[in-house]
Amino acid sequence: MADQKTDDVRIEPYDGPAGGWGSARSLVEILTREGVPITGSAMLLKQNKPDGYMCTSCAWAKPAKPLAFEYCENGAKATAWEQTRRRATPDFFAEHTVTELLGWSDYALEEQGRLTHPMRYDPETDRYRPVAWAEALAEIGRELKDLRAQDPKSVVFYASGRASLETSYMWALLARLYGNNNLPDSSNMCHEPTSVALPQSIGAPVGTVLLEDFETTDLIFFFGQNVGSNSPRMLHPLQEARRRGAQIITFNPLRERGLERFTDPQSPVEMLTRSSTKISTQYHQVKAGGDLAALTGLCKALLALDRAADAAGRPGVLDRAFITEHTHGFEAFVRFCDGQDWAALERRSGLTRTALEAAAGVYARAKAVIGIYGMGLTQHRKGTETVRMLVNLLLLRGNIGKPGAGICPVRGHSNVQGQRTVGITEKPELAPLDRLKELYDFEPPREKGLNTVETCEGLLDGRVKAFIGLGGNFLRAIPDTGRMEPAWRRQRLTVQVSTKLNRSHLVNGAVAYILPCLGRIEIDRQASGPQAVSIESSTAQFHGSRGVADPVGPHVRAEPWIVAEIAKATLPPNPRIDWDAWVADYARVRDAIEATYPSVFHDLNGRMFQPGGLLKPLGARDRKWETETGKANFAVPEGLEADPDLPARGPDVLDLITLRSNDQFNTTVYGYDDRFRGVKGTRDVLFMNRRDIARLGLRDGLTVAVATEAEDQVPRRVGGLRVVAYDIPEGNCAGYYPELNVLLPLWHHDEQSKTPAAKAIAVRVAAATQGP
Ligand SMILES: Nc1nc2c(c(=O)[nH]1)N[C@H]1C(S)=C(S)[C@@H](COP(=O)(O)OP(=O)(O)OC[C@H]3O[C@@H](n4cnc5c(=O)[nH]c(N)nc54)[C@H](O)[C@@H]3O)O[C@H]1N2
Ligand SMILES: Nc1nc2c(c(=O)[nH]1)N[C@H]1C(S)=C(S)[C@@H](COP(=O)(O)OP(=O)(O)OC[C@H]3O[C@@H](n4cnc5c(=O)[nH]c(N)nc54)[C@H](O)[C@@H]3O)O[C@H]1N2
Ligand SMILES: [Mo]
Repeated sequence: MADQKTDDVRIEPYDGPAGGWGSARSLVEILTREGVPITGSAMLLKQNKPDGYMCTSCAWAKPAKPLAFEYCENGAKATAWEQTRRRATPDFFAEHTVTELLGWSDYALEEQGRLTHPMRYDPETDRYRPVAWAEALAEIGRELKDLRAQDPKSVVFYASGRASLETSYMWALLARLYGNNNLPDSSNMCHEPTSVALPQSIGAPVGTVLLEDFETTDLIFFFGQNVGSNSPRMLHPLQEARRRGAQIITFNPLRERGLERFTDPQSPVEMLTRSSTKISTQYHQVKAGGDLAALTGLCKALLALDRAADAAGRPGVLDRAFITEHTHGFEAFVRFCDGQDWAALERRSGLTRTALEAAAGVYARAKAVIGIYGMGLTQHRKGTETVRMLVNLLLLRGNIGKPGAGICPVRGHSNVQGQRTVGITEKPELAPLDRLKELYDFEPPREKGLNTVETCEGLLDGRVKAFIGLGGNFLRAIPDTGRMEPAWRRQRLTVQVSTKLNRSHLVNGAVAYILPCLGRIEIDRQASGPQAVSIESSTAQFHGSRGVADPVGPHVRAEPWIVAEIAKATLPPNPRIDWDAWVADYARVRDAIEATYPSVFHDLNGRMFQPGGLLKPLGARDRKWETETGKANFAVPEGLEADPDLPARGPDVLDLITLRSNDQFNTTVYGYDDRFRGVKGTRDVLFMNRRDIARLGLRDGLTVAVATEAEDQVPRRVGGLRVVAYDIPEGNCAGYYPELNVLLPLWHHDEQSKTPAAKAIAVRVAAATQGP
């Protein structure tokens, strides 16, 4: 098996900055391995440019005036990974049974390269065999029609967050015409707490911050987002803000290098002088799940400063005018904060009152403040409440809806936010069903569909009989992978529209297909000529994107074509929908998008290529609150317990954080090095605090097994992990997703949004020989 995994495992602290020479070296390595020419690589020059393609890695904002190289180490890796010269051809599939491939690592599977032919699983030989498109689509259509006749709710249409606005719009329409709202997407495992919390708090489902706000902000809070690995292009505006004297206060259990120091790899001076910018001015190593308490402490300290100022006859630190005019629920929130005692806040957050007061002191003096957050806030049992608490903190000083300030969720997949905007949602109230009815003359399903966790429940209880995946690696990304794999096999039909081979293809239903598609970087030629597509960034700007590379091969098809063909093979003809005309010219799909959402997509065709993109209108940016109260709402959490699943726990139970290395994109493993955390040659590690290591009778370098602590009787265990002594709070440990997803119980999810609580899993650790 082709695997880069070696016995040459090295664990040693990394003292370089984020970016810098380490970044340049890592990039050259992957470009060489994937056979992408480095010199004269015209491709990378087109990344995130108004006339080029939008990066397939993260969703971070694309500036109107891009840098000469508007890409980062990991964005370039994503490009190399997609544009690899390697191919997973029918010959490859002929050589290996599916049972054999099930023993391969995530890395080895994707490293076979791009999928080149539609493939059908053949149970007799236990192999995937090539099949003609027409034959594949005819069978998929027949199967879907049968299932629809029995129960249209038994089929799930998953989307992973990368497909364009055009494809996504067609995908959501396909599901609704089919007869359900079963449109789970990766967002259900990711920023769903954002999609629930922000509408409640400020009446907008997305962040309010624009790139230009970084030019005038004087304080940035960073909660649970690893900028150096997961959105490195953001390091440039952060570096500039720091140079202007803006402060950055970080809350993160791990000391993440990108949040500490950055050397701009595009600056010859910084590279040659090996100089770097200090990113965080305060770094608070909050305990996993302790943010609710930490944020409450910040608010409590701010209220105390305000009262002290008042008593001394100085101007207060709260923005009273804003609170009175624009907010609701302030008094109840103050009562909540007053009711919390510092000892409990310190215990739950793992931070001292002094530290929280120091952060509140800086906040009290800052004029314009941005609150940035990622998975460290959302992937918790109280994820939604925690996001709302961060908004509370911003509201106290009027930091929403003014220049240099706002809330900034850092989205994951490059178009995950856009997929929601064009209708990929299981919540019928978020889709313009009446408008769809009017436009396409059908009765859209009104019943709530399945989100990711509910899809898993449906797989376990047999309600879900078919899974059609538009990208992604669902079976690897979800919780409880050990329980889900056997359930997944009981399906009648599994269809995966994909660029590369992954484990979700190998655990298949009775009838199983892999349909190979073009990536965004490739030239997509249709009847009217080469096509452009559009995407939405984290800052709610729509951008056009044009492929620049030759397609992978003659049998690979564009996503819109595949969606249209599945629709045509499955659904009765609808005189109002000409799928072929849409595929012939994607501008017609954009017309349909505009007709469906006229106020959001005004002149999308005309404006998607303008520098900086087309800005989505957002009331909260202008202090127009589209909430039930008509105001921005303070939220009072139910309590501060981060994990109501396990209120009483022994001292030997640790909270496990599952996270990404610097060498992966979600379930796509680029390699076995996590440079910033000093790990080389392996992903089988468990980062632990030295005191926990000693207390549990373990030692650095020892091989251990981890088992989930839960009241259900399900065994969840991962062995073969090497203990790495690390700077992480006592009581916490950390390791890599997706390998550790076996440990995450399906029911351990955010209460309100059902996002799996992947950042605090109660576990026990024991030396491997003893077994936990
Ligand atoms: N190169 C690369 N880029 C990516 C991705 C990738 O895998 N690779 N994935 C994309 C996707 S889909 C997403 S959603 C984003 C994910 O990007 P992030 O949101 O950065 O996700 P994670 O790497 O899971 O880690 C989150 C951070 O939260 C911290 N953390 C963990 N628990 C807590 C906690 O309880 N409190 C606080 N305050 N912090 C905590 C961790 O130490 C870590 O630094 O990145 C996107 N971009
Ligand atoms: N324990 C734990 N679990 C997690 C997380 C965590 O932090 N911890 N994070 C969660 C998060 S934030 C997310 S977003 C999910 C991610 O879940 P997914 O989005 O389902 O997973 P990915 O790994 O991004 O999917 C990778 C696959 O997508 C396919 N692909 C790539 N590009 C394209 C394309 O252009 N078109 C098509 N059709 N296919 C393509 C390739 O075949 C590749 O194998 O995982 C979640 N799971
Ligand atoms: Mo994500």
